[in-house]
Amino acid sequence: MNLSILGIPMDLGAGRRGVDMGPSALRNAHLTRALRDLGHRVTDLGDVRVALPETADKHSEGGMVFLDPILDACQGTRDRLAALPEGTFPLTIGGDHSVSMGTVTGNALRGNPTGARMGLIWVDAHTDYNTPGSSPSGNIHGMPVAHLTGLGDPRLSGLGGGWHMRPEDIVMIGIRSVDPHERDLLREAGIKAYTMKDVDQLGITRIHEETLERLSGTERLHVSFDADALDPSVCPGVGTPVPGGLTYREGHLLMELLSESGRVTSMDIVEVNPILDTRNQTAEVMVGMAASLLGQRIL
Ligand code: 4U7
Ligand code: MN
Ligand code: MN
Ligand code: MN
Repeated sequence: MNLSILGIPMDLGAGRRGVDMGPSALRNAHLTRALRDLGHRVTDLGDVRVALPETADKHSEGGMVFLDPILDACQGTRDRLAALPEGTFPLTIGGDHSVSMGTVTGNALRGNPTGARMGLIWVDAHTDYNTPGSSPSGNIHGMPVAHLTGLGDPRLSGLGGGWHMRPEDIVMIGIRSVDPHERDLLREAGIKAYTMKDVDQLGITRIHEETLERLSGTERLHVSFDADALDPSVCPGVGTPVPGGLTYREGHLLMELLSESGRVTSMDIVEVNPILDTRNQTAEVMVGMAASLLGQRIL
């Protein structure tokens, strides 16, 4: 496969500094080499331009911190991805999770000005379904999915140029932290979310089957993998750790099954925070997750 790596070194959407160094940490963990070893043609497109928090306009407007520079970075990401050749598989590396407003729209708009029907698998401890009105923090990394479905601030929800995610085409896996008002919004939207209780009870195999069945009508499939979905013992380098996460094997199994399905067309790796990490362990684990999604097998 032709793989294109694109970095978005942004931490403006997160409450703590450091995930802007995620792309460096992932490259240092030999991301390109791991994917070339699987037989892929890999092109690293470098990084999208992102403003520094020191020089950017922080002023919190309508319940959103750093709105303008985040919007700029998401537009840059979207335009870069939308312009890629249609056969390529984009692997986008963040960056805080607000980058996914740019990655999902860019991947939906590639070769299709009105936007393809996209399935979205959101692997995360959090549902990231806050709006500026419901968010307890004002941090935009807690709001990307709500904006992708058309809720929230029109500048962010307008990134698709009229295209939006259909809530029924979204499946979340690994969930264990949801804010009170966010829960109501998720229910209203009818988004399917597998909590950690569901992972314990049903197992990844069943969840994978149900997920692909649910998303069978979609033309493209994007996996957005927040490192905090995995247990903090596996991925300590994350800004918002929540105990009781996916094990190392549950993460790999999900990626292996999705790989075998042959349906995934793009992926994000986000929220890797090298400042909080131990010897780049989190980046190394996440490179392994990408490799499993892109064809690595044990035998
Ligand atoms: B991440 C939070 F309040 N819900 O909105 C918020 F708990 O991309 C956390 O999943 C969001 O890491 C976490 O600020 C965003 C909080
Ligand atoms: Mn997230
Ligand atoms: Mn998260
Ligand atoms: Mn986080």
